[in-house]
Amino acid sequence: MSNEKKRSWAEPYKIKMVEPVKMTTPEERQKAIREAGYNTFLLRSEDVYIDLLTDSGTSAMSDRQWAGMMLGDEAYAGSRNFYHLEDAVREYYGYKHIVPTHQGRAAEHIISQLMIEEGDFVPGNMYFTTTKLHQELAGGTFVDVIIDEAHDPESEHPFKADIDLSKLENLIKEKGADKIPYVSIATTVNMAGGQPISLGNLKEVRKLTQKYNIPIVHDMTRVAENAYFIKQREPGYENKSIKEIVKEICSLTDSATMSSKKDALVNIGGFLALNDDELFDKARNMVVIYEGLHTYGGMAGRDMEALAIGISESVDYDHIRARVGQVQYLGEKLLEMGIPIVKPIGSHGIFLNAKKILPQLSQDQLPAQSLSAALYLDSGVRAMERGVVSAGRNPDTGEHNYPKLELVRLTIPRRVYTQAHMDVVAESVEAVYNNAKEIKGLKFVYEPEYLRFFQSRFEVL
Ligand code: P61
Repeated sequence: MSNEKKRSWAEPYKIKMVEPVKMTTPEERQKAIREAGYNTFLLRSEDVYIDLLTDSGTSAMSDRQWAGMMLGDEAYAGSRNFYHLEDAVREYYGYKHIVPTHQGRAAEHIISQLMIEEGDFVPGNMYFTTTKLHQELAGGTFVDVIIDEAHDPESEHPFKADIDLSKLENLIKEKGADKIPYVSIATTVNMAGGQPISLGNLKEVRKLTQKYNIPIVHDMTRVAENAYFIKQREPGYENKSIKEIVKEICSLTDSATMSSKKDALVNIGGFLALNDDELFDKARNMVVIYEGLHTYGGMAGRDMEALAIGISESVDYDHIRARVGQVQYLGEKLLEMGIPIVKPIGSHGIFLNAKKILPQLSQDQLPAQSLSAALYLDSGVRAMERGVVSAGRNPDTGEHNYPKLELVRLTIPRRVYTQAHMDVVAESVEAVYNNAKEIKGLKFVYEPEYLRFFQSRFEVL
């Protein structure tokens, strides 16, 4: 261990194929961002130099995964790749049944429709955009029961995704256990900055929910990254493997939704995993309406094969150390430069504190949206708004939701960029930070009804 501290280490792979990226001029970027309505989701990727919009579906697959693509069994029913995927889910996650879906939100759709009834409440460790929307569309109301520290970018709490047990129990007592179809637990919590939940807390949540007979639905999109933090930070887990920790997390939950486009190292795919036989029957029946037959659920055979292999690679210690290590590298660089970011540094990206960087803007002037546009203008680095625009409107009052966290996410794809890319990103953030006084706010000029951050357009104030 002491050797590990003193010596440098590098990514556990070498590069076999490259994809050129285009450098742009300030004039080209000015034109591109104006045409995109100052929304980085509306930029063409060809106009982007370093793409940190998301780690979703943007990973580089391994040679083993590409080889797996050639073994695709594209049968409509009973594809061999489905059975490999089912085996992988059972071996690495321990869930009994799997229903493949085209991506994570499709699994959220199915579980929400099956479990939530009009007037129900769904507690969770902070909202996620698609998860919350599907809960609402099914007639439920999301209730945030994460610890307060999660809403404070400065708090160095090691497990900011922990559930506040008294918030949870108070909700159960106030609404009644029969109004709570399940508790929603994400590993890690995206909107809090890629923060982990501890196994100690999850065990307590399990005890409490069992007392009231309430199941736990696990958003396991980044469960291996969560397990890495547990190994590093939670006493008693330092000698456990990532695989063991992942399996222990899953064993404390009843069902899971997965966006395989993150942890599991594929460009498309997802699944719903279930232990309950009856619920599985219902989910298997519903998937044929919206996704496809229950042995492909919207995925090609080749993609299921790449996913089965990706799951095994995702729990490899050297992989996960390098993945999270690269994010830590960028975060530490920004901290050294004095840039306000969410602390502790998370697992999948760096979250800039736009409220602090642009104190001249009120939240109505959309600081995080403005900051992400400014960063693109400086260098062609594409980031994502995670503030008032992402939080949407209250479905009852129509007012903006005003989240405490007003952030810009620099999300690092897995196995894609080098340390030099991280240096370029850090220098660009520093340049924008030094010039922050000049950055103006934005106003909405177009706003769609659902998940508005994807397609809204803005103008400079
Ligand atoms: C992302 F701006 N995440 O982080 P799907 N749960 C969790 C996710 O992170 C997640 C999904 C469920 C994305 C893509 C994305 O507001 C946004 O496979 C913890 O994308 O359907 C996705 O999985 C949904 C970006 C999604 C967004 C929603 O970049």
